[in-house]
Amino acid sequence: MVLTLHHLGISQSERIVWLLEELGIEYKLVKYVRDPVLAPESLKSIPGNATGKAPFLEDLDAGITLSESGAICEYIMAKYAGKDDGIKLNKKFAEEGYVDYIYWFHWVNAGLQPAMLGSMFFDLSPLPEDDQTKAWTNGRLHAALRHIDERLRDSKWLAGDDFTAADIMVVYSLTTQRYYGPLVGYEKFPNIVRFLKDAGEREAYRSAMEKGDPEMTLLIGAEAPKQSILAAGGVGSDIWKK
Ligand SMILES: N[C@@H](CCC(=O)N[C@@H](CS)C(=O)NCC(=O)O)C(=O)O
Repeated sequence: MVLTLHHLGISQSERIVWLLEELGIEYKLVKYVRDPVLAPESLKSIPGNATGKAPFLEDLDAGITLSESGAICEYIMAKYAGKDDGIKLNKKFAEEGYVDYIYWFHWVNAGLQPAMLGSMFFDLSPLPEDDQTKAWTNGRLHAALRHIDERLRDSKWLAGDDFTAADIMVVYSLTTQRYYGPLVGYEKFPNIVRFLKDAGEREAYRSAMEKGDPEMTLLIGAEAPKQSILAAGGVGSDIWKK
């Protein structure tokens, strides 16, 4: 039996659809629509989905279910990637780019994504623009964006010349995440813009987005969205649609 990926529209689970498309692995995609922001009951109630969130993976032959996009990437790559000299999207210990690979792969959900979420929540709060905690939070976001922009000034992909799962992990946080906030543009970050263009031109990215979120306008450019899905009341609004 093939892997089953439970994918919530306009969410971090796009990372796993993309990974599977890059690796050319056969899989079953089960899609869910937000209700109207959080996960619907049908996703939360799948046996084994303790967090109720997406992505959620089932490898029924192996008796395994798994949450967390980073862990799911690692699992799929450990099981399938690079077998018989096939496509490999990670770096092994002592291989060139290994340290950069593990650093950026983990930094995404430990550094960038929390910084994006912090600013997302502050943008929704009624605090005045000159509030000190808001300024700290936005400072943290801009420091994170500067950090990745500087890395991408010197390197085509995050781990070096080779495209890896670290790039897949980062792209959601820089693109689709902005539909919820922060409404940040990348005009001051030319290397992020170049990176997103390169990522967005990958065939597997295009087919993943077409399969997972065919109605969504991709936020792969520098421009910030005008309004957040949260401010618009959820996915029933059409601000994210093509
Ligand atoms: N750290 C987790 C985050 C998972 C997560 O927050 N998923 C969101 C979609 S982006 C979700 O399922 N939200 C629905 C909800 O919270 O009810 C990962 O990387 O997979």
